[in-house]
Amino acid sequence: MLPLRPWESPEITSWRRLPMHAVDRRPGSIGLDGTWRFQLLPAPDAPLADHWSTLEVPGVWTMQDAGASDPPHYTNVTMPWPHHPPASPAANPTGVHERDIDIPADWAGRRIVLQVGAAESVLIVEVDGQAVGIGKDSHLASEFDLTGVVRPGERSTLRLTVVKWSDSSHIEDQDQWWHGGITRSVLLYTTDPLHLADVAVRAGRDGALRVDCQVRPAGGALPPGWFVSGELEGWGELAQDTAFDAGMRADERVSEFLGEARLSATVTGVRPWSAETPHLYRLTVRLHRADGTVADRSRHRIGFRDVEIRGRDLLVNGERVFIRGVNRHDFHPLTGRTLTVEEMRADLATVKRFGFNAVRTSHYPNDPALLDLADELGLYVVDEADIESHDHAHEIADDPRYLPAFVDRVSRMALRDGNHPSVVVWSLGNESDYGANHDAAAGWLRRHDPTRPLQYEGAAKTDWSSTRIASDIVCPMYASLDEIVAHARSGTQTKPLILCEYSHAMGNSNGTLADHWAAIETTPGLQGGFIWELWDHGILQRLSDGRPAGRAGAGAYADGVAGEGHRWAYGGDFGDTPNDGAFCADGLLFPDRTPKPAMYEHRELAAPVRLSYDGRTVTVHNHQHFRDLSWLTAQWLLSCEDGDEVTAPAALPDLPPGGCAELPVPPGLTAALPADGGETWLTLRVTTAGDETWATRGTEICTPQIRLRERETVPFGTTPARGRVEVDDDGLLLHPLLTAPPVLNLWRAPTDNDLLGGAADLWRELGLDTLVRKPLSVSREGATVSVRSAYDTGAGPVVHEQVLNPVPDGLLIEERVVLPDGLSDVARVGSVFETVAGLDRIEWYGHGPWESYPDRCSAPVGRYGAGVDALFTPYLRPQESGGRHGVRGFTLRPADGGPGLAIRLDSPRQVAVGRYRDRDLADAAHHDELVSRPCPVVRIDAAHRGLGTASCGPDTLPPYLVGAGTYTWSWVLRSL
Ligand code: IPT
Repeated sequence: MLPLRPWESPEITSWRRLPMHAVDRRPGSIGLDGTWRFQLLPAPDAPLADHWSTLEVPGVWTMQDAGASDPPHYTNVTMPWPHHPPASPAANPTGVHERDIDIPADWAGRRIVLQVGAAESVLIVEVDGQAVGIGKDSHLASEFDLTGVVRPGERSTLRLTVVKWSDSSHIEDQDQWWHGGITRSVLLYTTDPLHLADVAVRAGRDGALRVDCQVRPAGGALPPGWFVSGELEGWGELAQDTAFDAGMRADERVSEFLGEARLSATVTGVRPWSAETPHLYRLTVRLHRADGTVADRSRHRIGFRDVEIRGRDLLVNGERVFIRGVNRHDFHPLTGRTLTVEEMRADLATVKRFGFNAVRTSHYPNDPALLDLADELGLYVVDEADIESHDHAHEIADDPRYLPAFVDRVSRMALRDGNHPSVVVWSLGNESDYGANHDAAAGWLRRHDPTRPLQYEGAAKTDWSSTRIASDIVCPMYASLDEIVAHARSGTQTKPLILCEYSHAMGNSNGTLADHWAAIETTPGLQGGFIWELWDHGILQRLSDGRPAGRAGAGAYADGVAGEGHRWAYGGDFGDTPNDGAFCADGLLFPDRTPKPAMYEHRELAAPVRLSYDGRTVTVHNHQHFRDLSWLTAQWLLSCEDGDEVTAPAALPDLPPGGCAELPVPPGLTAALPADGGETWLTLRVTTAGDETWATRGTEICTPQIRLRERETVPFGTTPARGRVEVDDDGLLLHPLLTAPPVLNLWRAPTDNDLLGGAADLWRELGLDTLVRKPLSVSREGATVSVRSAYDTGAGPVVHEQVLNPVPDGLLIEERVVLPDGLSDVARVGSVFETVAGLDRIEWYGHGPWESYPDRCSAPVGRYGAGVDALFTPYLRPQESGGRHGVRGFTLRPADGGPGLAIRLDSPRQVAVGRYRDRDLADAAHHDELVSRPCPVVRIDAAHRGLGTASCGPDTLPPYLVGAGTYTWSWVLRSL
């Protein structure tokens, strides 16, 4: 073991680590991934035992059986131990990873380098017992020169000791699971002693290309006769920049010293890179010996594009692009943090398919493959440095002991990622207050890379008009809509406003996303934001022994649900204390990558194709910045309340980005419309015309919709019919199809937003979760039965009236309730009842097919059908789920189509049919605790509270609140 205790010294960011660079050394390398010998020590200075177990590398020990004594631990802001920076606890799990490495004999005379993709949080490297180096910075690679340490043709023992807790943990206090171990691949590579140490590319949309090459160990000039060449596929050789050479000779390199050789070209006819048009070019840089032979080679895929800020707009290739972003961690439910390239590709394809064009690598540089994929698939990236000192932010931001770490982390990120066209903005980190250490890092970055803006939320936190240097963008988190609009209209805005986090996706959430985008798209100065976040960080846990399932759990889940014998674990489920519970389950995707309904909402809001209708003409709009519509194809879909759905092909016009044109509706389509068909909607189902890199041909992109004909209000119950309404002595409806009669419902199983935003507490205090019905009166007049009942609440009694009447097509139920002033914010006002068992299939006319709520209802209106089970969305912590908004009517029948019931509603209403009572959901912490009820539970709401995002950020907007006043609703129940 080393004499120093590097885990206690923030000043030591590394020891004998090689500088970061952008040369991809994976090709031709020797991979060291696989099964390693492993020991988990209780502390870094504890002695090694005789016994070794094994561990898969890359892979954190916290997720593998060899690390059973140190399971995953989730905290958000709070550090898991009380020590102040830079101290860490004496009990400090330390993983010793060991394996043999065979060095090829033909590596003799060459330089040999070890690359460890990522290790958290301190990496100590030894070979054959000899200290080689130290690395910190858990989400970037560390490289060490093994030349002279290992012997070509011989076997050596490589030992990687990873210390879990350190001074670095205090600046890696991100809101995610704490793990320990090696999270990215380990490899060995070789180069000529004189090699390409770095290659820095700048490529503008005008075709100007500059490539700066650093050769080591050279020292400012190449040896006599050696030279560097560059070749751009499809274009040819790049020229040596002779002015640069001359400058080098004159030793005038006072600024912008980026290497020993500069190549340049002005590439004509270049096709610029953008997220919509991710054109890439292959660049090969070669280092030649004096005899012309190639000593080293570096391959790049580059994109020509410009990023700049003009006024308060962020421009890509001169265009003010909307940033439809999402925050992404490196997360996997089976491995914790390690992902394969195929998994990352599939993830980013999903992101693209749902209309996102940007990713923030919250809160550290993500796996390098992610940026290759972002270049290729087309995503703008805000690349964020691995700095989050959240719990001790104020202490650290100005602490000179942490100054080297700040500059090290920011500079290493920029050195690794600077050649990626996808990276459009650098971020100095997250939630770390603001101090001199940030300005130091910003200073380095501005000098090193003048081509990209940088952002740091903390630098402009309180004063968005501030001129502080560490942020070119105002990038607040969870600001209210009013605040951002007010800033954009204030006349004091000097920088682009792009929310670094907004619309917290915890549980059933992302309410008011449509309101946000309506404001962003119409308010100059607002340019978008990044939804928090992509994943629910649920770890697949075996119920038998409470351990993470690990890679063996592959396939033990489906459609977002953990399968038999498993559950999705969140904070506390591994006995981890302190913890922040389900706050890590706040993503748009379930842990297994199944999209939540909010993904579809986003897709519609990001639609590249939009429709408008002025009562006569339908106009189609191209909402893209760089692409025409030729990659899309479309189909009309006409649906009316009382008729069949009709389709017809649609011919999308040749429209430039930003353009619009009339889109004629085929006369045959509207001719099919029944004259008395009721409300009518015209939907354009837009799909991909061919294969995209992120979607196969025929993938649905969006479904813009216009209403062609309004609903005529047909009053219910004007014609009395024969028949008798049966009620019991208390006035409860007796109906052969119902197992529980309709009663008043003012509550919902609290969503995470309801819980963390405080609404759920209020409802409990008012007793809305435990309403008890007291019959007041039952009267009969002819065929009409009138029932009055009362429910006591903390705000006084609530009187509920039901008038029941036989009508020609069934039973009409008219309901009325008056909420007193004290009930100013309730979950819902409506009826709840249960049907006979076996009515397992629903068909409805309303928003769909996916789940929708009053403030998250961009789903198109139409006629939809599904199994009752499939309506439910398995949010990690069970809660209100499965609602459908604006339902005009529905039927429930057995899956095989036998007899059932139909319900017609007076107006479009919020409806939820499911297998659980609200109380069942509210009382369960995980899905394995829920028992599905055979009799479907049906809720029809006169009003339903919006979802908002109050678990972290603004609640829903006032129009979506449900408060005091009179509510009436009526519905007809009919047997089928
Ligand atoms: C913000 C964090 O940046 C992010 O990591 C995550 O914790 C998110 O909130 C909530 O899920 S910080 C919060 C204190 C606003």
